[in-house]
Amino acid sequence: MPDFTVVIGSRQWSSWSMRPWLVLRQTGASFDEVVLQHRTAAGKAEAAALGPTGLVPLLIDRRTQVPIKIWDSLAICEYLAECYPDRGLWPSDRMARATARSISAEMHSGFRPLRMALAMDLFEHFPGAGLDEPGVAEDIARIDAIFRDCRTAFGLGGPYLFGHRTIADAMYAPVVSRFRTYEPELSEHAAEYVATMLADEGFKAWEDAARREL
Ligand SMILES: N[C@@H](CCC(=O)N[C@@H](CS)C(=O)NCC(=O)O)C(=O)O
Repeated sequence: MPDFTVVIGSRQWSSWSMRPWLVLRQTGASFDEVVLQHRTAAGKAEAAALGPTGLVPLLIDRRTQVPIKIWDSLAICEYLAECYPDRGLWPSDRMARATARSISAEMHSGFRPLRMALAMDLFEHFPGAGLDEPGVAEDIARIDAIFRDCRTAFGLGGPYLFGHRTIADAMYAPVVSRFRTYEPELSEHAAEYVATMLADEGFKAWEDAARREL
């Protein structure tokens, strides 16, 4: 039996599922998946039967006698970082790590206008749609600044926000997909980072699996 089970929603739309799935994949741990049609009544009922919130994602750690359930995307990422301290899921430098945690929490709790107006849809292309909704331009400008500032201050050792791939990249991966779909104007630093993430092997693995779900 694999060490973990991850319960996720339809990959095409489930931005919250994408984040911890990328991190789980990065650990190299063995896992299987339960993919729920989380927007249907049946999928919601299945999610409610599996976890306490009725939402996806949910992680089940099966390595213990009594399996441990962890819910909510950022809690799952933190749990995996604790289980796999040698996988570099957070940056090793304290200041970089503090920043990575801050921007990850900022994504988890913020950017509501952007998340509402620019829904993630891996396979759609709607250039310009939703960009003039209230608050969206401000959210995009803030994310652009995050990409630029992290790349400039911490990203010298590689193409990701903190050089190598961390939880922060996973937290922003659905935004990268949204930027491809809605094509806002981005600074050069941000556009380069978006290109890096679109070519990332984990991001592509998620997309390939999403195509198989269609
Ligand atoms: N704060 C939660 C949000 C989870 C969430 O809203 N998941 C959506 C799918 S992306 C869901 O399960 N929706 C089903 C529903 O609302 O019933 C997290 O970070 O995991």
